[in-house]
Amino acid sequence: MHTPRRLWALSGVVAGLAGLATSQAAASLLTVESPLGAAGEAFSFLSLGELDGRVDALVGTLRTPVTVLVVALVLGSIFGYAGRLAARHWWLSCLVLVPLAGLAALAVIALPGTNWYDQIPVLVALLTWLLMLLALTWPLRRWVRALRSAGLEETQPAAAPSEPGRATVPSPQQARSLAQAEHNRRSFLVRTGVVAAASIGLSVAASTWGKGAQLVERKRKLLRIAGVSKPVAPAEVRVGLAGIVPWRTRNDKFFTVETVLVPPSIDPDEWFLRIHGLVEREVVLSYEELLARPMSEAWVTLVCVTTEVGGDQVGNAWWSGVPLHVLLAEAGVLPEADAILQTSQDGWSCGTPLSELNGVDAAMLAVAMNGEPLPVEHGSPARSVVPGLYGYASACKWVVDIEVTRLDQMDPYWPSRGWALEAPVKIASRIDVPRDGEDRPAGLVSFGGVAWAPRVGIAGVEVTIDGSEWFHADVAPAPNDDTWVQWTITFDVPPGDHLAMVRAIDNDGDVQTGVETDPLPDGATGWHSIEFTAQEA
Ligand SMILES: Nc1nc2c(c(=O)[nH]1)N[C@H]1C(S)=C(S)[C@@H](COP(=O)(O)O)O[C@H]1N2
Ligand SMILES: [Mo]
Repeated sequence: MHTPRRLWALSGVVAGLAGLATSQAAASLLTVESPLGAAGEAFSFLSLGELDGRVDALVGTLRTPVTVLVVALVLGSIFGYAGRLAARHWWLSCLVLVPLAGLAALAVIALPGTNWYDQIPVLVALLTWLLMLLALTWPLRRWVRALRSAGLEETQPAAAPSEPGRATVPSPQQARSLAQAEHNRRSFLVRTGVVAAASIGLSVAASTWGKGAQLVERKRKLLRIAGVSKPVAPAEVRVGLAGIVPWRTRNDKFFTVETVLVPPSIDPDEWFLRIHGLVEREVVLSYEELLARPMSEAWVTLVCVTTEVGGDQVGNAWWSGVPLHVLLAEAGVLPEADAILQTSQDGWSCGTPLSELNGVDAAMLAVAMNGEPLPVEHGSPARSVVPGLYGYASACKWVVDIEVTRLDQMDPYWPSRGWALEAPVKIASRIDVPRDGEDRPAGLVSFGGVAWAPRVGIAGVEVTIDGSEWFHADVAPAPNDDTWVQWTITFDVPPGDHLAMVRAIDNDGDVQTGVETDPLPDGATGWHSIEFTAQEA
């Protein structure tokens, strides 16, 4: 029998490895700061006092074999010590591991632009350390106990039954303990091996997926774009009824649609936009060159063509960017052109008529959304936004190529799969309050929701209840015709089941049609209705 004493240290080290691996994986998956990377940066900052090129410093620092060795030795002894402490009580290891996690958290905070969610990998590391330490020291503890009850102190050299002149016939009780010890010894070794191998595998995988995306995300957060202002929605856009979707959609609440599983992470320093085709001169723009152009800003409601009647693939944001017509004028559009074919880094494409861009400053190559550098999932570093057209026909994310061409000569991604080539957003309205199927006390019930008719604007919203005539709702003013509006109306409702329906009227006087059609091929039509029950008071 081996003496397991230094195996406590081993279990500490292996649990430590596991925590580093899961935290790296969490950081990669969430594209947030990795605690180890942050610690490396804090270390290089403290030791070198280096402020410039800090992003590169991190990678450089970790790459040198000496640093790797030093970090491995320091962390290894800390984890080993935690394992030794766990020999007495597993929770004693917290005395080492919790402060270690605290230091990592501080290193993450010290990085510019970090948020609370950048601490998730730190928490993941701490939890993994404690759980793995528990899982590994469990069989170890039982092994030691079994050896003790067999009368073999773990400090003694292994008993040697074959030693001459020493008859060691174990008692049945001792034999049972020895068998138990053997069982736990194996289970400890197996667990340790599995955890160590899995940790190494996981951290190798995590570092390959994550590194590029993490650096891009860090750069993105550090971007300060001149001419981008914070979104300040006019107070009067809200009707003040709880339950209606917020007038401004926060970036993290904004719907996303893309054909790729993982959005491309594009380093702004490596992004270029090429404008070519039916132009007088080809233009290639870097991100920096794009930002040197005068910035335009606008509220624009973005709608996905797949939105069903009453659906929620709609969002309203404050966009900042360079008008597409400005960029196209630099290239000099030839008279025979009538459209652009936009292509993204990931190979997706959409076709947009020039008539929707000419003279429209809100039809832009956006670099910021709600005052923040464009989030990766919304097209960082640049995406187009065109008021009045469904996203699939205009709102190219991660756009890298604009070909000036003709509608009859293009075959963009969704139109080649059955969707219409030209796709103006259809007028639509939605009831957010009450929810479909909700119970309300009978009496005064306030209804509310949103309506949109980008480019034209909403003139009015009407509601009918249980087949009544159409009543005018109060419509809150919008800052322009390209955004949705909120509306509200109150009815005195008797007890029982009810059906309410909404329709909108645009500034051209056109009334939203009640004819129901599917989203395919160019957007759904029909009136949104909800059923609710008014309860006897
Ligand atoms: N590169 C790329 N851009 C794209 C798409 C896509 O699949 N790939 N989807 C489009 C569609 S269908 C819509 S509705 C909008 C959605 O933009 P959002 O994800 O920022 O809300 O992006 C458009 N731009
Ligand atoms: Mo869409």
